[in-house]
Amino acid sequence: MTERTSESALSNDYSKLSEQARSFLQGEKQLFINGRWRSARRGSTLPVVDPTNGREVARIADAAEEDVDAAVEAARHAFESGPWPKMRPHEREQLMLRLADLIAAEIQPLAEIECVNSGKLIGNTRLFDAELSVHTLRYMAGWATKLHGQTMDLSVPYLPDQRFSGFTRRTPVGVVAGITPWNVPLCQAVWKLAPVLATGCTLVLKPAEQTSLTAIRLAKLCSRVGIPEGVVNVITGRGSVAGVALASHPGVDKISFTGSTNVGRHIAETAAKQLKRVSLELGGKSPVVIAPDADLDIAIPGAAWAIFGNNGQNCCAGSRLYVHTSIFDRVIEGVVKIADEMQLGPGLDPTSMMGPMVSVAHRSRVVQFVSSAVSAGASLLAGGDILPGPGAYLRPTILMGTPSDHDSVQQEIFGPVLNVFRFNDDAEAIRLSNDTRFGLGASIWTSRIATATRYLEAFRAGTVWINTHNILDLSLPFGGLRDSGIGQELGQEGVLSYTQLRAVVMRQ
Ligand code: TAP
Repeated sequence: MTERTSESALSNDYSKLSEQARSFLQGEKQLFINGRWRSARRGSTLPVVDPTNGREVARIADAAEEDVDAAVEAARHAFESGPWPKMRPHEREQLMLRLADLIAAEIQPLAEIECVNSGKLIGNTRLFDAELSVHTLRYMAGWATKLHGQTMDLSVPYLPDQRFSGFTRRTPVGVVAGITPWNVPLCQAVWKLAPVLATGCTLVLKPAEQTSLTAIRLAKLCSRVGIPEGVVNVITGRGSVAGVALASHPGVDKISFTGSTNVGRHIAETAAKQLKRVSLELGGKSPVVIAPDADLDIAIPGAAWAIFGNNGQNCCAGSRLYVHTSIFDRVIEGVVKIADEMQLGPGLDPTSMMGPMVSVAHRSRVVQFVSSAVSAGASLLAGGDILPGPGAYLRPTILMGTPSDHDSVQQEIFGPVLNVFRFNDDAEAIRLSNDTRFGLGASIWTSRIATATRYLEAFRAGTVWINTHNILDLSLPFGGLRDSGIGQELGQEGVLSYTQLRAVVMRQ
């Protein structure tokens, strides 16, 4: 492999952009409130940077408290009056399907915008941002007509002369604050939007400051399909200002947050004070365990992509690899080879295998974990070095011999950094896997059902994978335990979490 080092080879080539993506990037980006576009009241804006070259590619509005007030007021009004609460479930379903069709018609420009904004590979933004958003909307559209309660014969033993029947109803929780991170920007926004529309709630969405562009584009598409004004509002800006104002706003009924554990904790405190509903999809430190009987032809690339997929910026990345001592050398040699051969480059170039981190600031944080691990006695089996130039590139990195209590083993790094360890028996692998405050995902690679069963029962994780890692599906609820969060997204549980169960008693 010839490593690319020149600034131009590592930078996105904008001549490859479609006309739609280019004109969107050049156009003005405003807040979307009550079906209308407007600048932040104070007029301030923030830069949007391409992480392959550090260049400003757009500016977004920097919302403050008064903008958040206006957005929440619009969402509250749309929830309580106007056409939205009167719409029948199948009408909401039709709107969602139309929105899915509009996104499907814009897969390429959306994937390109996301690629330039986030540094991710174009194949990745096409599949996991644009196309998965279409699938999410179509899946959730089906739920709009399938939300129902139950009926029951009531006993009421203290009134023996009277008969009662009862039933439950599922009603929308109300105004939802959706706050999303930068690693899968469009898809995370749609994971908030789709259950909101299916259940009849309204939304104020606050995307991550670094990657707000596709959420703005999404708002444009919502207005084109005829979703009533105020149902979807998009506020861009800083988490410390707009995010705080939104989460603490008394007009918000539920906060649906995806992001880091630290911010999640603040949000949980805010929600607790106001007794708001909250769901928290937070960070992870997911273990990958390779048993001695695993099929190494799938386990070796599986372990490599568990950590290096999405540039390592993945909440359920397999960042701790535990390999049985009898196969340790072979597995590690294979994973190191994959890391060494990975071609770094800009996302718009289809030959790139890994792009830059989302920003130089984030890369500095990741590099700090690596140098601290090396100071604590770890050896670098691969990577550890950054590429020269203004891009936020870091070579895929593998550490061995890091003490188990070191920050790089215990904290979420959110970058392409893998710690590897050997184990002697299942009890030791299970103990090491569960030695974490997180509990998002865990995988076991084995050809024995008994081994798989033992681990799936023992892992403390919201999702367990057997002979695979990082696989999510719309029908499967996704969420974490402990520091990885509260509640689930997707599946039946995900959509029901946007509803309020109410009871009715009827005297016969
Ligand atoms: P955070 O720094 O936590 O930011 C997430 C969102 O919260 C951003 O929109 C951010 O705005 C906003 N925010 C920041 N401080 C806030 C506050 N005090 N009050 C309200 N909102 C605030 O996370 P990130 O760095 O963007 O994303 C990476 C994290 O997301 C990782 O921990 C990753 O594991 C997690 N993640 C989890 C999942 C699931 S499903 N479990 C999926 C993807 C990512 P600004 O961008 O403007 O700061």
